[in-house]
Order: sequence, then C-alpha cells, then structure tokens
Amino acid sequence: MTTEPLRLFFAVPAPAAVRADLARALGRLHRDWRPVQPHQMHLTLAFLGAVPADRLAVVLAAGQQAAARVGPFPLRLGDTDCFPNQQQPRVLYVQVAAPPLLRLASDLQAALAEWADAKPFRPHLTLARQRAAGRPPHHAMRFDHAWTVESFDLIRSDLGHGRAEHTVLQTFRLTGPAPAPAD
Ligand code: 2AM
Repeated sequence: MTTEPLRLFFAVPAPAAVRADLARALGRLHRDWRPVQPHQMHLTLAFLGAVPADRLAVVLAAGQQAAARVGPFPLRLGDTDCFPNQQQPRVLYVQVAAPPLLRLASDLQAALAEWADAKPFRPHLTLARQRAAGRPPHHAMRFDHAWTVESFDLIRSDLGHGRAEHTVLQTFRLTGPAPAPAD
C-alpha cells in the first residue's frame, strides 16, 4: 500500500498576542493582498516538501536533536519588506533578528538535506501574499514585538483545494544551552 507523502515544515509559531497585533495591522492592507490567517503566522525554519510517510521518524529525530542543541532565546520583529523585492512585491514579510534561528535552521537543513529546501535561510515571518500582480502593499508597518522562543513545531501542510491547512504534528521544546549574550 502506498500512502501520500507528507508536506512538512518546521516553524516557530508566533505567540497569540503578537498574531493578534499583526492581524490588526494587516486589516488595513489593500485587498490585492491576502493576509496570512492569524492562527497560521509562523517563522519557517526548514521547508521539507514531500516526505514519504514511512520516513516521519527520521524527521522527528532531527527535530529532537536540533532542539537539544539550542536553549530558549529572545527574538525580535523588525521592519517589513517584500520578496522578491520592493519593485515586484509578491510576499510581504516582517524581518526577524535572532541568531539562534540560523543555528536551528542550518541544523535541520543539514540533518534533512534529502528533503530540505536548499535555499539560503532568510529569517522572516510572512504577513501577506499578493493576489494580483503589481500593487505594492503601501503603508509602512513596523513591529516592535519581542518574545522568548521556547519551542518550535513540525507542521503538516495540506493543500487541498483552497487555502493550506496546517496541523502541528509535534512540538519540540528547546533544551540546549542558553545562547551566548552576543547571539
Ligand atoms: P514562508 O515561510 O515564507 O511563509 C508552508 O508552505 C510554509 O513553508 C510557508 O510558510 C512557506 O513560506 C514555507 N516555505 C519555504 N519554502 C517553501 C517552498 N519552497 N514551497 C512552499 N512553502 C515554502
């Protein structure tokens, strides 16, 4: 019997209070932009695409190992920007500063290179995607939120026919050493 591969990614979820603030600000976006649903706001650490269901244990073990190497760390949101660039904006995101995110992302990418998206890691939290080409998101948004990251999730994304549905398969608590102050 063959089963459908799993579309998986690792991500740090944004706390509920932060999601609520971001969603409020996104209410003012032009309708050419489709805001991310608040309950799906996250920072992707590694996107794995299609993983055979019988290899899930390998992915879970990699998550566990990465979580054991990094302790809880502070994270701060910054300015908004666009992918691929301001001239042809397709994705509106908020920049994120936190070096331990890079460590988590590179550990996960290295351990799961068979599936992991090999693009260089750009820490960000996607706020909205463009529905129709051309129009910039207009008003500047700046967020000054900070929180302590204590865990990350392995999430299954089901595309279905409409919007992707996200299901948390496992939460990994960060149990490693506290990052150095410079981090
Ligand atoms: P994002 O982090 O920029 O929002 C699930 O699809 C999540 O994985 C999305 O949040 C998405 O982008 C992220 N992701 C990263 N690389 C991806 C890729 N190649 N295809 C689809 N999603 C990807």
